[in-house]
Amino acid sequence: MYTRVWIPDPNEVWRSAEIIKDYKEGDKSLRLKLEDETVCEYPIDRQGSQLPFLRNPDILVGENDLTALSYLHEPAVLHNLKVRFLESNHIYTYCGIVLVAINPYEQLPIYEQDVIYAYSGQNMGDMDPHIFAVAEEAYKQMARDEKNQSIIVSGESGAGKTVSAKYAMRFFATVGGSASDTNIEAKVLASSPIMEAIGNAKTTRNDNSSRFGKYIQIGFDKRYHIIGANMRTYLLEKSRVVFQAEDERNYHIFYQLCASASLPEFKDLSLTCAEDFFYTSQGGDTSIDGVDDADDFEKTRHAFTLLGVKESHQMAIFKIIASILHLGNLEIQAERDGDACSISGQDEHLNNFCSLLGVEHSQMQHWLCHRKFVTTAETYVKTMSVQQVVNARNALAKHIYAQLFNWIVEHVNKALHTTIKQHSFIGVLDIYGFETFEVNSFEQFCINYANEKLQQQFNLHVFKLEQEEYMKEQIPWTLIDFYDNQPCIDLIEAKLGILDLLDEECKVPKGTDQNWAQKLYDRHSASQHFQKPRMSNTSFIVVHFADKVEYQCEGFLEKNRDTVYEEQINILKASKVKAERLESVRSARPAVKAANKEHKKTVGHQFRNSLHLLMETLNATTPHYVRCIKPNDEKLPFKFDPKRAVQQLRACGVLETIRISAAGYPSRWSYHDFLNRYRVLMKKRDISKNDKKQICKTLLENLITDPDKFQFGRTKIFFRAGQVAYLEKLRADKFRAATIMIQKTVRGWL
Ligand code: AD9
Ligand code: MG
Repeated sequence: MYTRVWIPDPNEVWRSAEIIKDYKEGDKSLRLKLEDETVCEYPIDRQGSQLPFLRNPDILVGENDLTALSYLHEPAVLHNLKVRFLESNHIYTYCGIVLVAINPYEQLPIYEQDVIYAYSGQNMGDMDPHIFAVAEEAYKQMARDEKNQSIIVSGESGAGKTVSAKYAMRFFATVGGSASDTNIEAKVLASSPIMEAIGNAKTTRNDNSSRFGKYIQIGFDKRYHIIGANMRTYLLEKSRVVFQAEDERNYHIFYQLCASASLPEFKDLSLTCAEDFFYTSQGGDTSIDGVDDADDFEKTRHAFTLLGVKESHQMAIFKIIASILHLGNLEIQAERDGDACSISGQDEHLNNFCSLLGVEHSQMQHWLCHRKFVTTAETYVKTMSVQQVVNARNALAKHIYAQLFNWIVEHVNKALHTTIKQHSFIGVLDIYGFETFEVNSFEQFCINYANEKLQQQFNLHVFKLEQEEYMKEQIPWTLIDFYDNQPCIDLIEAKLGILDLLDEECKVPKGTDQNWAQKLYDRHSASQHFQKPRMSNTSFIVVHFADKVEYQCEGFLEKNRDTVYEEQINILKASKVKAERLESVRSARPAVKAANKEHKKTVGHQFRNSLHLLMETLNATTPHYVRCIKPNDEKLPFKFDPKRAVQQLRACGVLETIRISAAGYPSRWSYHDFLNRYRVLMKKRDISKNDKKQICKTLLENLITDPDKFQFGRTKIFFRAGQVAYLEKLRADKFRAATIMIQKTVRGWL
């Protein structure tokens, strides 16, 4: 039998081959036969250090846990996932403690209530990998260890995070259904359509892309019944409110409301179709295939009602949404030489905006086009150019939307709040994965920073678990070197790091993106995680754990400052509608006040604080990880593009987990299972002994000469990478020899 290997391939990433001539020291190449029977010479260096990766024995292919593979490397992981996905339509596979979920882009019959009941109460290892198995594990550990749990879902846009998070929540709502008639689990589930209406949008990658991160804590009582929930959100993409790229849309709620504009109760909103509004039409197509916005609007309203949001409050929300659309349609006319402009007092959209929000018309008309400057000596009012007015108007629209978003989150939280004492919680984190585009800006920087923190949390946890397992099995613990990304995190968040320098530059009166870039080069060029691109003075590169990313500095300062003109805010503060609405939602008030205070801090600063808080929370829970993979960019069912898959496996740390596992003792067999499989390699006199452990020891010491390749634990034998494949080969040889013997004997008889 030839040795089977993996060689790199530009399309398939890895390709299978067989070595048909044994390698001898000093050989410059290997003779390989590919699967299509062609023979080729594969160049290697003299030391043989570039020998190709070895393939796993067939018995291991299709394993539902990748860490059970004997050869643990990228091609093995990729091949195994692909075989499971394409040949058996298995979208879930474990990789140690991580559940890898590949988006099937097809509705599978694996999420019904009876499947939930089938997984409920079972052990993780006894069932096929599934999101329900992870949820059950979290539920079980919450009760067993009396400890709070987290399910951390990550992956790139369109990979299936939100779908996975919803299935996990459905599992908890089903198995933790409360005995009382408060309907709390229905309320918890109702938070999803609301959050999707106001925080999801169509992008080129996903028709229902979440444009914010969220962490939902589901609270349980002593008997592990759901009693309530609480949600925290992260970094809503505000720019979408005023700008959409081609083929993208604004937040669903805008289109839902426009599609329902003809309903009698919405007459006062003065809305027409979404094509008529600048803020909803920039992407071109305002519809989504297979989505009926009017229908979805009914679902959103129903969810609001289920959560106890009164009709009058719902109307207040819709008025604000409509007012934003009118704000975007203001006609701004240039005056004089273009350094001043005006909005007509007759502008119907201005009228609608003011009446919907209950703000003073003439004040608004004036302060949309003027700015107040305060110096130590005097206060004066200046006109603004059309561009300045548009920018200020957009900033105001974003501000109003963000306030509304926060207010709705507060309200949902209030509806899910309970006075019953919470015994424990399970948190579900659905947060944007690592991303890198052609042009990367402040948003990508924050997202990748968040992922850098989550990756560190993950690495430390995996490392700790390995250590605990070794101690439990009482085998000597040799320190595994693992990748700690603290230096990269320091580069971003430590004193005088990237964020600090950005904040400083924002405070300088004449600060610019360009000056900030220069300060970054001066201070960080020596850092191993920072690079200045050779051809640019306006961008910088961060070497993240997943990839190198080049960020364009342009716009960082403005996005970090996120300023809205005070005069405009003051008019809003006097709004009758807003005051009235906030009046009846007392508990929302302090939050709004706090949000205002927070507003003075930069966006980067707020984000850093919220990440710290998130890490504190996660570190106080037992984490469970789900990594979602998007298998192709065309959204086709069961199509697997190996290049895209590998990219994501690298980015989400699955390959890093493999590396940590491979550096230790990745394969583990219980004494019992080991004996059963390799009995054939034993001598008769050894088998007859009683002590299983001793039999295994004798056998292994005979078969594997290097004692570092295995360790005997209390209940298991631990193997270094490749050893199980070696034992498998011995076993196969033995069988082959036996078969030949039998054939010879039979022939002799004949
Ligand atoms: V984003 O970062 O919010 O843009 P997500 O959340 O990772 O993204 P989402 O869960 O919205 O992706 O999934 C995208 C689409 O893939 C869904 O709308 C479904 O059409 C499809 N999908 C995802 N997971 C599954 C699944 N388990 N079964 C069937 C799925 N379809
Ligand atoms: Mg999502």
